[in-house]
Order: sequence, then structure tokens, then C-alpha cells
Amino acid sequence: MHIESITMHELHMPLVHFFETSFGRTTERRVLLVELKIDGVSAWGECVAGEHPYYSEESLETAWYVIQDELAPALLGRDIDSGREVPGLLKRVRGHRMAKAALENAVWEAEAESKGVPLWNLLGGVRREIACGVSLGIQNSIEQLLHKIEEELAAGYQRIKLKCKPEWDLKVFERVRARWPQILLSCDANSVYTLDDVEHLKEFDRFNLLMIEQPLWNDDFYFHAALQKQLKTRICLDEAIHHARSARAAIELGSCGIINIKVGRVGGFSEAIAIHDVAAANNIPVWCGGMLESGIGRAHNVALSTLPNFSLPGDVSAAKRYWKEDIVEPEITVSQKGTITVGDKAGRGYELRPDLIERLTARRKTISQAAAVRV
Ligand code: OSB
Ligand code: MG
Repeated sequence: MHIESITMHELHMPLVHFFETSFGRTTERRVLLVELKIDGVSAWGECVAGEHPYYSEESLETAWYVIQDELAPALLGRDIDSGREVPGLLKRVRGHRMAKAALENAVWEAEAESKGVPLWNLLGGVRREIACGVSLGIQNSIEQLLHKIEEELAAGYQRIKLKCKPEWDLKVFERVRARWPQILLSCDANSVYTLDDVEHLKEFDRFNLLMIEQPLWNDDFYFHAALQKQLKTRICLDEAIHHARSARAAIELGSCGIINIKVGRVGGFSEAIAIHDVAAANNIPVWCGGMLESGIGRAHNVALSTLPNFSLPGDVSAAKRYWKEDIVEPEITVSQKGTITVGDKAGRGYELRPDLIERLTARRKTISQAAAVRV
């Protein structure tokens, strides 16, 4: 597979409902897509970096720069056989995993297309139906949240995750549990608590939560291990897990009982699969996280979720929860039993809508071999 050119597309996509976490509220996504021309055919990847470097150090702008100046030049003109070769080619650049993932995942798409197999199959998937949950942001009122939960449960979702922060935690869980004592319920703090909150976090044990996601610092798993010893509820790490080695360290330390795998956060499908395998070998269940993706990133998350150890419902939910119109067809939908089914089509499994992509595009840049200098 010969990599001929790389085009970055920045799309502006308004969310149907704002999404609020402990680090702020998002109303419109700026989505960075990469299009790789490989043997004359386009393959796509999504960079899940946010508008601001709040969830991680990366942002759309850092990804734009590093793809343009560092990563694209390392790939252009190469002849490769597999997505698995991409991490090695990009290794010299430290970090910037979301930018790297966008490129690597596009190569996996191309590989699946060229072999005539579905992407999920190429990744090592074993199930045709994946379990879906929802991530519900902080709302303007608890009543509004209860109303949303009711809607999502009626739509069939198998697990409800609540974004939380001090002042939006215990009193919220009280109300939700009073109404739904049995549902699969979890929470995600996005690193908002510290060790001063240990007594407060112990109160979470009263609510029979499936997990508490990333309660402490984004770069920590040492103090998460200390916290886990004091909690009955399992800790799930998200932000802190960057690769298979950190997953192994976190598991050996006892920092978590569950791992959230986001393909962007870990630098691409190869590393996501490696984390999946480390977790599986240690009996730690994983699930697929979300980053408010457009159809391309969502389709990739669906494919990844078919691997065997993705045994808990992921944050992989229907496109209509985020977008009035999504850029792939058929629309990604969730069944009444809270599942998404994968098909037999080669590659991504969903077609692009070029006219819509064109309409949503705010900025575009093509990097071709001639312009790229490799030292
Ligand atoms: O921590 O899982 C997170 C969105 C942006 C940044 C961080 C997170 C999230 C989500 C969204 O929870 C999940 C989704 O895409 O539905
Ligand atoms: Mg999270």
C-alpha cells in the first residue's frame, strides 16, 4: 500500500445538546479528519483531540501542526502492508497519540478495504453485536438529568454513566438510585477529585456503581491504587492509560478493576489491541470510551468493540444523540435492546457523505509527497 497524500479536514459540527464534564461545556465540535490517499483510494481517520487541551495535552491545533510538520512527512511515499507498521514509523515523535491514531486508523481502513474484509474482522473482533451505554453530561438541573435517563433507558441503553464533580455527585446519585435501584450505573469524574476527598469518595459505595471512572489526577495510577484499597466500588481508568505498559503497571499496582479504552487516547488500533490483550490476560474487563466522535470515529469504535474482552457496555451510542446529520450512512443507530450490529461489508462498513463533509468543512490542507521533506 503506497501512501500518496494526506489531507486534513476540519469540520464544524454543532451538537444537538451541550455536553458538560468537570472541565467544561461543549456546544459545537471542531472535528479533525484525515484522508489518506493510498493506491489511489481514500481511507479516513478521525483525530479525537478536543477544541481545548482540557481532557489531554492535545488539541485540534496541536494535532494539525504535528500531522503537517512531523507525522505526514514520516508516512508520505512509504510502501507498507499493514496498519501495524504505522506506530514504528511515527515513533520518533513523542506523545501526540490522538494525531497518530487518526493516521494509523486510516491505514487499517485501507488495509481492510484492500483485503476485502470488514475492519472489525481485521482487528480481531469476534462478536457481531456490541453492547451500548450512554455518557450523560452535567445538566442544568437534576430534573433535566432524570428526564434524560428516562429517555435513554426507553431507547434501550444498557448502562448509564453520569459525569460528576463535587456538588454534582452524591445528591444526584441519591435521586437516580431512588428512582432506578437496579440499573447498571457508573460515574466519570475526569480527574476532579484529590486525596482530600477520600472520605467523600467512600460515600459513593452506597450506590452500587459499576465503577468510578478516573476520580484522581489524569496522570496518576499510584494514588488510584491507594484509593482503590479504600473503596468497594471498582475504579476504572481512562485518562491515565496511554499504552499497554501503563495498563500493565496499573493492573499490577491494583489501581483499577476496569479499563476504558479510547483508540485516540492510546495512539491507534495497534496499541488499543495490545491494552485489550493485557487486560484480558489479567481478567480485567474493558469497554470502549467515546470522545463525541463523528461517524468515522464512531464506526472505528464500533469495530474495536467487537473484540472479546470488551465485555462491558461502551460509550458507543447512536449518532442522533450528538448530531442532526452525521457524515456517514447508513446512520449509526442503536437497537431497542441497546446494541449496534456490524455487517459483512469490507472496510469501515459505513459510506461517507461527501456533500455533507464539504458543507461542514471550515479548513482543509493537503500534504503531498513532493512538499514533505524527510530527514
Ligand atoms: O471522559 O469519557 C470521557 C467526552 C469528551 C471527553 C472525555 C470523555 C467524554 C465522554 C463522551 O464521556 C462519551 C461519548 O462520546 O458519548
Ligand atoms: Mg472518561
